[in-house]
Amino acid sequence: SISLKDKTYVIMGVANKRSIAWGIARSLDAAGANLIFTYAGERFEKSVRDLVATLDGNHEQILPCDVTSDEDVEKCFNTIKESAGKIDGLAHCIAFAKTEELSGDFSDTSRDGFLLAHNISSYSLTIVSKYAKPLMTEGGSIVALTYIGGERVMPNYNVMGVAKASLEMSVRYLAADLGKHDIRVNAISSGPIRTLSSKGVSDFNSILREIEEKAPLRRNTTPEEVGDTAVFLFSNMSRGITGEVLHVDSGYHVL
Ligand code: 0WD
Repeated sequence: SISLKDKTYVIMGVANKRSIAWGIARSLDAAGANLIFTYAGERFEKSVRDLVATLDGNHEQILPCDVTSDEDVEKCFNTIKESAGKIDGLAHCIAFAKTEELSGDFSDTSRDGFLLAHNISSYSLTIVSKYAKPLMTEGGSIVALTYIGGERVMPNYNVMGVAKASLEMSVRYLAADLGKHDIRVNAISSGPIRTLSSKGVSDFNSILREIEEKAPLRRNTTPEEVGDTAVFLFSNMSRGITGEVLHVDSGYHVL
């Protein structure tokens, strides 16, 4: 197994124990990494602190970071710089769209809803990369989470699919930009997983059922599978990979 001992990673987007970010946290913790957590708002602070206390490692830094605020992001990474000095990577596990935009006709998407989804789910990767970059003094690896709805039309995913397409292209531009600093930028395209966010997608259960019936591996993706792939992308084993979207989806994308 891969060891990430003495490496430090920032994990953004743990909301509760079902969060994909939490699957990544458990895999990184098992690999011996030091972890720093950021959460969106006070609403999540207690649950994140309680969860982090259950990990093997002693990960003390748990910070608020609302990615819609430039000041919040700057402040958060300044705090990390003061305490940790350098970091080796970052997991971006953040997305949001209004529930009413995740069902019905795509042509009914509002301007506000469109901009909000793109602001939180896509632009955030760029601003976070900007402030994380100076902390990755020995190179680094940035991992974002995406979904096949950013490549193809999926039922009810609507504006979030358009935001994921924008996120995936941001991964490529960021990879081209940050490669000269030995910072790699990749995305994991996860199969559907039942979480707080996916609850917002109308008729999510039939999407899960379709994967079980049709995906090459005939089963749904687990947060552990995504977490273990993240460990690979954070480790030296993946040193030749950047600007890539890696599907961890039981092979559903080949259909
Ligand atoms: O089926 C799924 N669940 C899939 C999810 C399949 C493929 C990809 N993904 C993606 C999501 O689009 C997202 O990018 O995985 C990522 C994580 O999503 P999740 O684990 O499904 O959902 P959830 O547990 O609700 O986490 C989303 C996070 C929350 O955590 P925190 O603790 O940070 O609040 O995104 C957060 C949300 O609150 N978030 C924000 N974080 C910072 N600033 C903001 C914000 N303004 N808004 C939402």
